[in-house]
Amino acid sequence: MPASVHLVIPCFQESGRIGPFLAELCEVTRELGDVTIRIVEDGSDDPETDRMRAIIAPLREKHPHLLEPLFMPDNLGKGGAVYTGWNMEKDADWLGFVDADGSCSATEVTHLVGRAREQLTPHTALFASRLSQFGKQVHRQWKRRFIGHVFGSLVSTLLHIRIHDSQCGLKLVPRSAYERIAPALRIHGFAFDVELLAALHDAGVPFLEIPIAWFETPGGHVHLIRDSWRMARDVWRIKMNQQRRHA
Ligand SMILES: Nc1nc2c(ncn2[C@@H]2O[C@H](COP(=O)(O)OP(=O)(O)OP(=O)(O)O)[C@@H](O)[C@H]2O)c(=O)[nH]1
Ligand SMILES: [Mg+2]
Repeated sequence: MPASVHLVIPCFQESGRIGPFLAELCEVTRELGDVTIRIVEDGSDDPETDRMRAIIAPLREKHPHLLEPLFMPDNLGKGGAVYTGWNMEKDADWLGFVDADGSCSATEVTHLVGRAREQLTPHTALFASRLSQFGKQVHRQWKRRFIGHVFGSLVSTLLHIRIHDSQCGLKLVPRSAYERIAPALRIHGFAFDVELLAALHDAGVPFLEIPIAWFETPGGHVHLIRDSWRMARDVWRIKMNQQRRHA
């Protein structure tokens, strides 16, 4: 039996972008088997919720592994949505998330699931990375690429964890490792994956950065100045929490 994988797709106002990606993801993961997917919609308004239901319902008829979506009453942030989805899943060997906009293709998701299944028992977290290595093409706006480099350096310098791209929208974590660190996780915004990384690192869980192809889909929600500032502040909070734990 292959290891089972549960993927959360965190969504906020994504009905305009998710359709083709979700359809393809359902197809390719059905062929893989033992993958479940849950959309966690993070407090969008009623018309948006209706549009998402209209996209998801026909796909669920064909693909039972696309689970009942979760519509949250309030906006918790990307991390809050991912963790809410993960906490609902009690069985899967692997917990993961993938961005809704299709910047990372369904094929890349299947490759990462394949890499996870090479592990006899899940022990190493897999962080997809926009590294432009091994022939993987990465198309991003230069501004986002630049801020990403600065942010990666900040994470490496402050937290002493060498990582190139902590923010890529595709990650898989062994469920047993997540359950150990979950009580310490506090950050629910866009920097949640930095805290996840730091907590895994502190718990002695290894991680690997896996280069993937990335074709940025226009219409992103991350506001370069406002959100970069919030994320930098969150990295500082993560460092302070880490120091408190080690004191
Ligand atoms: N749950 C939740 N998810 C969000 C929120 N904002 C964005 N997301 C999701 O986070 C993922 C990434 O957001 P994007 O809007 O694609 O971010 P971006 O500006 O394109 O940035 P990159 O994709 O990293 O280049 C998508 O799946 C979004 O739906 C939010 O407030 N709550
Ligand atoms: Mg995006």
